[in-house]
Amino acid sequence: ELQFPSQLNCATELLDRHVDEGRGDALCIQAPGVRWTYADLQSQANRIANVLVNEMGLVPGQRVLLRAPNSPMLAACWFAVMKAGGIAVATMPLLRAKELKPIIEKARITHALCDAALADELQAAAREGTTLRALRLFETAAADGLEAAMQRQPATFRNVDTAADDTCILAFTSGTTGVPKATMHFHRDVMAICACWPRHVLRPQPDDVFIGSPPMAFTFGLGGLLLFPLSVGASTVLLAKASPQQLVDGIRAFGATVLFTAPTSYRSMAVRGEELRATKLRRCVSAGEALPAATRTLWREATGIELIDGIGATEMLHIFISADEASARPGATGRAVPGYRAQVVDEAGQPVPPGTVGRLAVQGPTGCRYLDDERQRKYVQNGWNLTGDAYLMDDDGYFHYQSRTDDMIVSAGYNIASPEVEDALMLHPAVAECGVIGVADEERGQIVKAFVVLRAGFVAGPALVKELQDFVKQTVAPYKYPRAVEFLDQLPRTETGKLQRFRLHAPAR
Ligand code: 3SK
Repeated sequence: ELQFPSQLNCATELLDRHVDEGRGDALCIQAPGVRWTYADLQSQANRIANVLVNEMGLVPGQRVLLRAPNSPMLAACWFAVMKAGGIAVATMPLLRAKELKPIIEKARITHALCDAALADELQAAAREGTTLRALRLFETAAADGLEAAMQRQPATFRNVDTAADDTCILAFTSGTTGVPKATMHFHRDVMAICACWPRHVLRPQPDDVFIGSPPMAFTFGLGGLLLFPLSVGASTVLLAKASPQQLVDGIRAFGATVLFTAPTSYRSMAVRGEELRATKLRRCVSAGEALPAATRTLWREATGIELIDGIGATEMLHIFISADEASARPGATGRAVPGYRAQVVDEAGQPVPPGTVGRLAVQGPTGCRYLDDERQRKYVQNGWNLTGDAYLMDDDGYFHYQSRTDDMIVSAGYNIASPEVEDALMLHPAVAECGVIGVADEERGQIVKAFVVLRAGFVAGPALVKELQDFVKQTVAPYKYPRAVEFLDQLPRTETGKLQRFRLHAPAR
């Protein structure tokens, strides 16, 4: 079992320790035009921590919203919040004001650090009257920007002496109803995930160079692209834009050795397999959505590299079932990561025999703590975390993914709640009612499909489909738009009028 001291600050362990132990000159973070050592990241984070405390009035325990694409500055801001004893609330860069406002309210955000290019939607959310009191923009030369403030502050900072059990992250997950849930994670949770999956499955070395696509606002990205490389003194490449093409270019340009992305991206990158064979890439991690066996084979044949598959959850902070290259079994996600226990249970929470499909239940050093949310009782039962995935376990303890057990759509690694897309569509004047589901898709795992009943006077057709798609893109984060739209005369409903989404899946309605 993992043991941590009662006082623990993860920034001291993951960042300052390297400088204190003489590794300050080691390469830490790269991005186009940026090359920071551990000492550079430490001084940037220290200056930002000083700005937060001395100029923005942050006190330990307050929540700081972070809004930016992956970048060295975002990493420095994240560590600054840890150092100052704050709670980092990293948000998806594509979120709009409509989605940011409930996050600000739920997390009772008081402070925000935001990339200047993404300021509009945050300022629009803040204008509606929220708890947000202090906002600084970065990636700007403005006199009132963060960079100017950093120049006024010292490059040293005494980290707040946080308790191991102090919350340091509030990670948001949309939840199946579209009402966002905040999961609380402690400083010791951050250290626990570094001590489990990377140590036992990935086993990175200090000369590894990490690269990948998941945003740091998704804990898959936070762990894979920041915490895990730093935990072993390796370096990371933080790309603001990480399309499959940009990833291949980045792997070549930065000499990346470890890649984190989703199956959708591996499928697109495979066409450049020959080129990738000539790079230093040697470890490839797939998570965020189920990995089809065909994608594993495609990638192996294209690049000669066996994928490392894994499943995690925002509620658990990171990966808890996985298999390394040598122990991978086609069609299986893997076995419980050392430190975690996993089992398949029935509706009553009782373990089912191997080979039987049921609900995945997980226990370990991290676990779900929703902030002020009734859904806690559903997620954690009898000490087990019920992740919302249906799995079967084989005789050898390998877990085979079957489906989600809720209305969550997982498309190209993005979690999308059906009701959120339905709410956005309902704002369009043509839509009388609608139902949204995920349908299987070779490319993206699942895509969002909307069934729409039109108001009188509107004509179904490709022009209206496009209009509805654009409308959703402008209303909520663009990745949530329905890639398929079907018009119906009516939706399947229960006698009490409740939408029966499961009937939208059936071919004969
Ligand atoms: O598998 C996932 O979706 C996941 C979620 C959060 C953190 C890490 C992972 C892999």
